[in-house]
Amino acid sequence: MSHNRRDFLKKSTLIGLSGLVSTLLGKEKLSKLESLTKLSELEILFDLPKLPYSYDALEPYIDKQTMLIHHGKHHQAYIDKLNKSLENYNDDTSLNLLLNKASDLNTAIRNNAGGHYNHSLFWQLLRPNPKGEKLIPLAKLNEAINDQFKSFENFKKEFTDIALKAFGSGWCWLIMQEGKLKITSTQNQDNPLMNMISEKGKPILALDIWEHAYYLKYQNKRSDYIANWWNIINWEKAEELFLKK
Ligand code: MN3
Repeated sequence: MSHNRRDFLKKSTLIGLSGLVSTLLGKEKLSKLESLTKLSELEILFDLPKLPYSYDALEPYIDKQTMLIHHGKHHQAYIDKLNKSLENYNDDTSLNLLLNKASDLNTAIRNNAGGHYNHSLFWQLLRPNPKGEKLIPLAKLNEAINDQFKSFENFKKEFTDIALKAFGSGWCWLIMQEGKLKITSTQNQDNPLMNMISEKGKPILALDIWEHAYYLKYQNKRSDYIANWWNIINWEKAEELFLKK
C-alpha cells in the first residue's frame, strides 16, 4: 500500500468518524427536541379519554343517551375549557400537580381540572353488567369494607346516605385516608386530591351526583340512580386503586 493511499484511508476514517459523531449528536439533539415538544403538547393539551365500553353497554342502569351526552359533551367541555384556561399558564400542567395546588389556581383551572380528573376516573370505575349479576368488592377491599363498615350492606347504606344528603352538584367518594376507608362528598368538581379539601385521600370509588349524570333517565330521582349504580361498579378497578401505593 502506498503512503498516499494509507494517508487517504486515515483521513477518510477520521472524517467518517466525525461525520458519524455529528450525525449521532444531531439525531440525539433532534430526538430530544422532539420528545420535549411532545411532552409539552401532552402537558398542555388534554384529550377526551375513550370509554372502556360502548355508550349503550351500561344499559339498563345508565342509558345510552345519558352516556353520549355525559362523556361526549360534558366531559369534553371540561377538557376544552381546561385547555383554554391553561393557555397562559406557565407552570407545570400535569393533572395531579394542578389538583395538588388547586386553591392557588383560578376557578376555571380548578373546576375544569377537577372535572377532567373526576370523569376520567368515573368511567373507569363503571363496567357493563348485562346479566344483572350481584357485584361485590373483591378480596382486599371487601375485607377492609367489612372491617370498617361491619358489612357490605351497611357500607352501601352509609355511602347512599351521604350521596343523597350532598346538597347540589358534586361527587361522592370512598377514599383511603391515613390507612382508613372513609366516605366523603365534595361540591362542584372538587375532589379528595385537592389541597384545600378538608377530607383529603386516595379515591377508590367515585360517584357523579350532578343531575347531568342521571336526569334524562331518572329525572330528579337521585336515589334510584344511586341504587342502580351499585349494579355497574367496576370492583376490579376499585381493588387496583385500593392496593396502589
Ligand atoms: Mn358529570
